[in-house]
Amino acid sequence: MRFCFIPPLCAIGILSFLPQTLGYSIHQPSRPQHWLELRDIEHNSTKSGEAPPPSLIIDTFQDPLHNDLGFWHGPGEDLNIHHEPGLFRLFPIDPDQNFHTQFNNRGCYSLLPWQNQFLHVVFEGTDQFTVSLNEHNAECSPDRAPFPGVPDSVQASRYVMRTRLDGSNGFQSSQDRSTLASTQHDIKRRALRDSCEDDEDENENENDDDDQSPASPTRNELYIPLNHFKIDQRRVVSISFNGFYTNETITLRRIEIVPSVPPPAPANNYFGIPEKLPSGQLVLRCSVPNSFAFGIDDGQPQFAQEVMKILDEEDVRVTFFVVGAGLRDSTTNFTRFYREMMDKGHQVALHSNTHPKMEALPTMEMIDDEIVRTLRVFKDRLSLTSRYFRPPFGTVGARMRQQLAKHIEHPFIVNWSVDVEDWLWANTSTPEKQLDAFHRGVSRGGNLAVMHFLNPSTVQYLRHFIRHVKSAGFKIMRIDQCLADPFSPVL
Ligand SMILES: *[C@@H]1O[C@H](CO)[C@@H](O)[C@H](O)[C@H]1NC(C)=O
Ligand SMILES: *[C@@H]1O[C@H](CO)[C@@H](O)[C@H](O)[C@H]1NC(C)=O
Ligand SMILES: *[C@@H]1O[C@H](CO)[C@@H](O)[C@H](O)[C@H]1NC(C)=O
Ligand SMILES: *[C@@H]1O[C@H](CO)[C@@H](O)[C@H](O)[C@H]1NC(C)=O
Ligand SMILES: CC(=O)N[C@H]1CO[C@H](CO)[C@@H](O)[C@@H]1O
Ligand SMILES: [Zn+2]
Repeated sequence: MRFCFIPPLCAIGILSFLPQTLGYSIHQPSRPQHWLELRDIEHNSTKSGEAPPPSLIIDTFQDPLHNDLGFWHGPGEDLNIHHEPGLFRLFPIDPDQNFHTQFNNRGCYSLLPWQNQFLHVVFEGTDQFTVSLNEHNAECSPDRAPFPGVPDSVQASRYVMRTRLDGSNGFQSSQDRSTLASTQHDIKRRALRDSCEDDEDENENENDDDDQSPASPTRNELYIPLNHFKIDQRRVVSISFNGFYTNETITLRRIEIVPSVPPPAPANNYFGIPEKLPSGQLVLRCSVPNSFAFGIDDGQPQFAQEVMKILDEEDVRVTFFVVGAGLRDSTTNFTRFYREMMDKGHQVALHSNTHPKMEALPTMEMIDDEIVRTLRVFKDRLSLTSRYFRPPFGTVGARMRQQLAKHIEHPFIVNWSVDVEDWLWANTSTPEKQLDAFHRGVSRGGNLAVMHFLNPSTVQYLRHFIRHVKSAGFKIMRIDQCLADPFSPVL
């Protein structure tokens, strides 16, 4: 199951600011039904000297299991779906849920022939979700970690073109546009749409404006320039929809790449492509050759000194991701502990203020609040500014990435490629499965780990994890060092 709940730890008062840590949810990399191999087609879209086709139809949802390219499409993280020929209806309840449609499952797919074109999605229902273009891993292999690789993501609501279908207005010429586009109404609308601060209320108002007569039928489409996705577009694996922050349904009808966008017109409220907003850089792996890093999150004060002792004895430096509220709570002793860890050369980095799934928060203000408060407590208690952030629960979405980039210059959002799965096994009769999980991640090529010090068994295995990685020839370092950050301490 995706949601593993470990209630007994909740009783420990010291952790009451972190209740959700114990309901840790995670993507298991080996779940086979995500990436069913359905056909053995070798696509080669990079043939030089050939003009790219004017458009690429990716998915019209004719088949429940595969898209128009012949590859798998379907849900992840227990997302409820309903298929009819021509549509997929999604019933999300959590931002970690996702729907993928794949370009390829065995290798990488190049979108370079379409690099100046637009991702076009026809859908119905809420626009409160994230659209991701997912890079494959370096080996283009689903058996290597991480899989999938790094996505870049945009906020769907910024890219929605709503076209009235009541026949009154078709698309109009660009002359019409230039005379009409300067109305106050339009300027206000554009300002709202382009602002990264537009919160739900504003969005709703905007929608209400659009539907002056509620029954007026509209066609909802996304037009997203492919170059708004800052990934290596020579090795794409899938498009996905995730980061749901309402429980409203979404009906997907068509996904394709098209050469142009309809011109602004009254019927589409003068739709124009918004600016690409800066987005935090997502990291799943260390980039320095032969490096390995431990990112250690949260923790129980009672295990802190033991963790310090093991790291001292093994003489390795790690990165701690620390929740702001825990620093503020003097009964945890965390301020003194992390100050000492910083003195010893460890990296201390951000993990939100109160540990929510940030992308699930209904408003931008609430996301900002988590970021601003944790930055403040880091400055007050640790005299520290950090550009490194680990999202609670690994929950990543476009709004969270954008808001981080608003408050922190060039933030790193640090997920992982090795998961100790302490959230799953630490409090079971088979805690040694944490060792299996660690070994599996390392053997698949993962080199950036996630673990916590919430449980005695995990703390007990830490020394083994370190020695395993050392004996495999890796050099253990902080995450900023393993990413060759020029501001990190010299090794
Ligand atoms: C794909 O196209 C490239 C460039 O033309 C070519 O070198 C390569 O052999 C092709 N691969 C396949 C599998 O067709
Ligand atoms: C969505 O549904 C889930 C499960 O029923 C619930 O826990 C969650 O609070 C709901 N979210 C919203 C935004 O309504
Ligand atoms: C608090 O942390 C400091 C720094 O690690 C340590 O020296 C001290 O013993 C700790 N105090 C308690 C009560 O654990
Ligand atoms: C980050 O990690 C979480 C937990 O494993 C996973 O669900 C999520 O897909 C990851 N995000 C990315 C962008 O890799
Ligand atoms: C350390 C810890 O939390 N142990 C708990 C693991 O789960 C069992 C069964 O729920 C509890 O009895 C333990 O206290
Ligand atoms: Zn955490």
